[in-house]
Order: sequence, then structure tokens, then C-alpha cells
Amino acid sequence: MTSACPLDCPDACSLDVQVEDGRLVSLQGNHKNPFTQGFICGKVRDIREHIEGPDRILTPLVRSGPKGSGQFRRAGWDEALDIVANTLGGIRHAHGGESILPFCYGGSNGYLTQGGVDARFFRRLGASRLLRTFCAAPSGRAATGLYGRMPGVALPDFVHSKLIVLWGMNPSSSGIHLVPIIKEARENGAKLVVVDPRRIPLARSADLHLPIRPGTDLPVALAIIRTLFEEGHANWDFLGKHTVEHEELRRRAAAWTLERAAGVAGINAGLLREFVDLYVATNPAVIRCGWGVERSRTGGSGTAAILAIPSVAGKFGVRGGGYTMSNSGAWKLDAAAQANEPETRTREVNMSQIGEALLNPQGPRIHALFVYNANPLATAPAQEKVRQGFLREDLFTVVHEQVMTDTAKLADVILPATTFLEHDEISRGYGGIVLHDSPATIARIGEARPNYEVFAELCRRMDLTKPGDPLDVRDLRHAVLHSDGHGGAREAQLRELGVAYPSVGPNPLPFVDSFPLTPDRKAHLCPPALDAEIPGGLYTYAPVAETPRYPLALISPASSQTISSTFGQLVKGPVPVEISPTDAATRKLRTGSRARLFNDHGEVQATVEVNPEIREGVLALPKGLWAKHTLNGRTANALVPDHVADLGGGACYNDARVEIEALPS
Ligand SMILES: Nc1nc2c(c(=O)[nH]1)N[C@H]1C(S)=C(S)[C@@H](COP(=O)(O)OP(=O)(O)OC[C@H]3O[C@@H](n4cnc5c(=O)[nH]c(N)nc54)[C@H](O)[C@@H]3O)O[C@H]1N2
Ligand SMILES: Nc1nc2c(c(=O)[nH]1)N[C@H]1C(S)=C(S)[C@@H](COP(=O)(O)OP(=O)(O)OC[C@H]3O[C@@H](n4cnc5c(=O)[nH]c(N)nc54)[C@H](O)[C@@H]3O)O[C@H]1N2
Ligand code: SF4
Ligand SMILES: [Mo]
Repeated sequence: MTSACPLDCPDACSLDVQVEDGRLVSLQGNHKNPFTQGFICGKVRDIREHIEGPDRILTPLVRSGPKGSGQFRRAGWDEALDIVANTLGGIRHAHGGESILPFCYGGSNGYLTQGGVDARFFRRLGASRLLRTFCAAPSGRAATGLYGRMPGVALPDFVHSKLIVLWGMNPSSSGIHLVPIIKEARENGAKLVVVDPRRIPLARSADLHLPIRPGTDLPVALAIIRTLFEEGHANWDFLGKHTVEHEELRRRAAAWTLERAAGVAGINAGLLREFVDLYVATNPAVIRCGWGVERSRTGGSGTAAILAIPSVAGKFGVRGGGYTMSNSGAWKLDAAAQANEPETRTREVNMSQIGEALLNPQGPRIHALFVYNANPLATAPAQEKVRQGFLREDLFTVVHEQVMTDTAKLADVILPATTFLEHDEISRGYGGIVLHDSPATIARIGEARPNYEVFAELCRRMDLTKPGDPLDVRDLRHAVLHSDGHGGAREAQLRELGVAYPSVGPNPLPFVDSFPLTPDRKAHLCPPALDAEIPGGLYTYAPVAETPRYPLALISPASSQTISSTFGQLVKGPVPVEISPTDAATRKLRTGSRARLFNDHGEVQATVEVNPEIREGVLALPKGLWAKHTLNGRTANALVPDHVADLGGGACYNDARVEIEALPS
């Protein structure tokens, strides 16, 4: 049988699933999605350990001990749903709908498991709305403001590039199907540049590596833009025809010489000069902008400035030229078509500040939290506040989950969730441009149920169902696939090819086949809407304070062993914090030492790994760790502040500034 991987990964692999008596035997990649080339990552190849493993939640569970004790008793679905419906009903009656908050993020990128029946339920409850900002909020705002989320260079088209720039993106972990494409391009003579505080695997053989300090992308990108303008390499023909506001961008970049930016970024100005010379001289040139850039105070402006570079230099219009960020803008499908209920105007809560919202709310106090598709104890900033918030005695917490996560352990009621092989799903890639329609392939484990069934049942129990609501999964699927008016052709394509493509096809050429989805179809290089969002305006650099007390920047990049925190239960601990040889020597740390990392937000105790691939002044502890992966049950997020980025209210995971010292042995 065939399926597709809907996890929060750009690639969206197509899969062959071997099943016996409803049980998964094995899983491998197939070629239905040509971009994923028939291979998949190790995590999903081994997904049976997740599906059938000892941490799987098999039945509903109701808390039987003190909050956070991890003591639960088994319950039937009827009893558990009655508790949820009655408690939510009571809270709504006593405190109003806005005292209830749904909490969901990247559990899967599927259209059937998020934003559909769940939206119907929470809209009709009058619940608070969640601002979904863990990821892609600043970069999404930047890409929308500048290019209206036009799809960028299709990843397979990187084979045509002669210069590939990986900027805050590490495909070897977080989007592996780009790696062979880069290899092929390089065999055809392409040069590779990496802009990353770490010497990522692809940087080892790159032509140029700019190991910039975290959070300094904005000055670096502005200095490149300034140099292009000042040295006669701006493409006025392209700028005049396809962009507006380029004069304003030029003005705002004017103060950033290569030397000044290099000073802020902590690199040799000669490296920046080499980059500009290579970029000017090489065509086609593509910048693959990753999500490492956006996760800091000026990450929105930083991403916007990076995305503006190919416009200034006029790099579009040829295959393999331009930029790629997220390609999800290629799709106009709407999960909310399943909701059959318009959006409400209730209070918004930024998920990246959930701890603060639970402890010191603006507006009505949150009395109930319904977590699904997320593991905030592992993934939200300000972990200490999040934990304190979840431990509030007067908070009612429901967690719908597949496995016993750190978050599930703090629930009052746990509901068992199916995995994507056990339920129907529609999903799309945000790297490769492709859509999958994948019915369940294996039998459900234990009493697990999919999101769309749980929320439909809760609607029924709370009298929130209306005539005309799509209820059956076939109707839900139909609502999504037809939500943009092209459903007929799409269904035909799915039948013929096993996948579907948007009307522009899988490899649209920016500024030839597709244009910015802005009202005038031009790129807006300093859009007023973004400008208004930032005190001081777009492209204002405001560095994170590096105090003598906390001189090190802690970053938390994606690891090849998990997808965010998904599959974390399978990762053996402890997971070490990586440190440069210089910083380790100053602090008398060696590989295997035990250390404490600390700042005013919290403390993490971890083992140490000295790593020459990491630049001085930077520590790395992967994102998605669980409590069990460190020595004191805290992870990088215990040190991450909960201030938000300049655009989109995004989390600033890479703004953690810390000190590290050896633990007494
Ligand atoms: N295996 C695996 N794959 C994944 C994921 C996963 O967790 N595991 N997560 C998925 C998700 S949700 C996402 S959003 C993507 C993320 O995938 P990526 O875009 O690759 O993002 P990160 O791993 O967060 O960071 C990428 C790189 O940015 C660098 N970096 C950190 N701070 C800065 C900075 O200030 N400037 C610059 N230039 N670089 C910086 C890091 O060292 C890292 O190498 O991957 C997806 N794919
Ligand atoms: N320190 C630090 N933290 C980070 C980041 C960072 O760079 N640094 N990156 C952030 C990024 S990029 C992202 S995208 C977020 C992701 O943060 P989260 O959205 O919390 O993602 P996951 O940790 O993958 O948790 C998803 C959970 O959903 C469950 N799940 C999967 N499918 C289903 C389903 O169909 N139904 C239900 N009910 N549950 C399901 C999975 O079992 C898993 O436990 O993390 C962020 N956290
Ligand atoms: S996580 Fe990414 S690489 Fe792994 S199977 Fe899913 S789509 Fe493919
Ligand atoms: Mo993400």
C-alpha cells in the first residue's frame, strides 16, 4: 500500500507500506513524489518502534495522583469524553469561552488533522485563538510582505544552479533530499556557500563558510545589499520592472558597510567580500534560506533582507536562480473548509508565550487547555514558566497524544491519538511542491482515535453540531480537496499519478511561470505593512544583549534523530551540549564533563561535547529534547527567553544567552 509522510519536514516523502493482518511490517520510500527519490530518513523507516513501542498511549487516561505525578488510571472513551465535555462546558458557563485555549502546532502538517473539525469545535465554543508562532511566523510574514508567498526556486531545480547558498539551513538533518541535488549541482561545477554559526556537514566541503554569530543575519544581508547597490551590481532593469520600494531598501542598508557588518557578525570582512564577489559573478545563483535565521529578535527583518538580495541582484528568471524559503504558498487549499463555521474574533494568545499566558494572562484567565499535535513542555520557550503554568491546580488540561510525552504527563485527561498510518490524511510538502492523499494503511493501535473523530464527537456531546457539517472523513477530505475550486482536476491527478501538483506545476520558475502574489504582482522590498509592525521600522537592527555574565549564545538546531520533539522517546540520553574548543578550554571543560548552563531564566545540567565545528561564543543543544535527555530534566527551552521576534510574534529560540561551568564532580 502507499502512503506519504505528513510530519513537519519540508520533504513530504511518498511511502510504500508493507502490512500483514493490519500490522505494519516495514516502510520505505517510493518514487511517486519524484523529489524524494525513493529514500526516506531513518526516523520514519523505524516508525514501528514509535507506533508499537512501550510509550504508546493505548487508552484514555485520567489523572489519579497529584498534578505532574504521572499517575493515571485507565478510562473508557465514554467516561473520558464525558469528563472533557462536562468540564469544558462548566468552565465555559462559569468563565466564558475565552477561558478555553486550544494548543496545537506541528504534530503533522496534514489538512485533516489540524484546522478543520478542531477549528469547528473551538470556534463554536467561543474559545480563545492561538497565534501559531513556534515556527515560520517571522519568515512567513517576511515572505508574504515581500513576495506574497510566491513559491521560490523548486528544490529539484537546484541542479541547474551554479552557486548555492545555504543560509541558516542544514539539509543534512532537516531536509535530506536536497543533499543529493546539491551534490549533483556541484558535480556540474556549482559552488557552495554556507552561512551558519556551525560548520554543518555540507560546510566542510563548501567553497566558503561564513560562521556568523547567531542573530546577526540582518546586518550581514544589508551589507551585501549595500555593496550590490554601491558597486554597480544592482540590476536596475529587474528592479524597475518587477519591484517597488527598492530605493527605501537601499537607504536603510546604506549604513552597513561590509566591515561594519563583519564586525557585528564576528567574522573576517574578507569572507563577506569573497561572498559578494562570488554572488555577483555567478549565475544562476540561489539562496536557500532556512529557519535558523528567523529565531531571533531581528529574525523577521533578517529573513526579509536575505529574500531581498536576489531581487537587488536580479537573479530570477533562470532555472536555479532566486531564493527558496517555504514553498507552502504554492497551495491555496483551506483546511478550515471542513469547519463549516467562520472564524471568531475572540482573544488571541501567542503560543510562544504560553507560560506567561497561563500565569499572568492579559484578558480572561485560562482555565482549560486542550493540547493536540504539540508537545509544549519540550518545544515552547521559557520552559520553567510553562511547567509552572501547567502545574496550576485550577487549570484543566486535556492532551491528545500518541505517546507519553513530557506534556502528556502534566495532563488531567489524556486521549490516545492515531498516527498517520492509522488515519486518513491529506498533506503537502513545504520544500518539494507536491500534495498527497493518503488513506489509513494499518489498523489502529489500542483505542487510538484520529483528531477529526475526537473533535466531531466532542461537538456532538456539547451540542455544537449543525446541519450541513461534514462529519464523515470522505466529506472532510472532499471539503479540503475542493476548497480552491480545482478539486475535480486534482482528484483526477491523484488517481493518475498518486500525487497532485498546483496549477503552476511542480517546478514553477519565479518571475516567469509565477509572480509575486502581491496586488501589483511586484516584489515589495520595504512593504509598509511590515514596516508598521516594527518599532523603528523594517530592517532595524537591535542586537540581543550579550552581557559579561552570559556571554555565550545557545542555539538549538534540528537533530537528525527527531522531528522537533517527535520520536524523542526513542532517543537514548543523555544528549550533550556542544561547545567550541576555545570556550571549553577557558572553562576547563572536556568531552564527557558534566556542566551547568544557566541564565536568569533557568538552568540545564548536561554532559559536554567539545566540537571544533562550532564557532567560539556559541553552544548548541538540539531542539526537541525531552526531560530525560539532560541531567536535571530541563532542556534548551529552559534558557530561551519568551520575547518575540520583530515580525509575526515568532519565538526567539536562538536568543538564549548563557554561561556554562563545570558541575562539581
Ligand atoms: N530531522 C529533522 N528534520 C526537520 C526537523 C527536525 O527537528 N528534525 N524540523 C523540521 C522543522 S519544524 C523545521 S522548522 C525545519 C528547520 O530546519 P532548518 O532550517 O535547517 O533549521 P534549524 O535546524 O533550526 O537551523 C538551521 C541552521 O541554522 C543555524 N543557525 C542558528 N542560528 C542562526 C543564525 O542566527 N543565523 C544563521 N545564519 N544560522 C543560524 C544552525 O546552526 C543550523 O545549522 O526542519 C524540519 N525538518
Ligand atoms: N529550543 C528550541 N525549541 C524549538 C525549536 C528550536 O529551534 N529551538 N523549534 C521549534 C519548531 S521549528 C517547531 S516547528 C516546534 C514544534 O513543536 P511541536 O508542535 O510541539 O512539535 P513536536 O515536538 O513534533 O510535537 C508534536 C506532537 O504531536 C503529536 N502528534 C503527531 N500527530 C498527531 C495527531 O495526528 N494527533 C495528535 N493529537 N497528536 C499528534 C506527536 O506525537 C508529538 O508529540 O518546536 C519548536 N521548538
Ligand atoms: S520526516 Fe522528512 S525525510 Fe523523513 S520520511 Fe518524513 S518527509 Fe521524508
Ligand atoms: Mo518548525
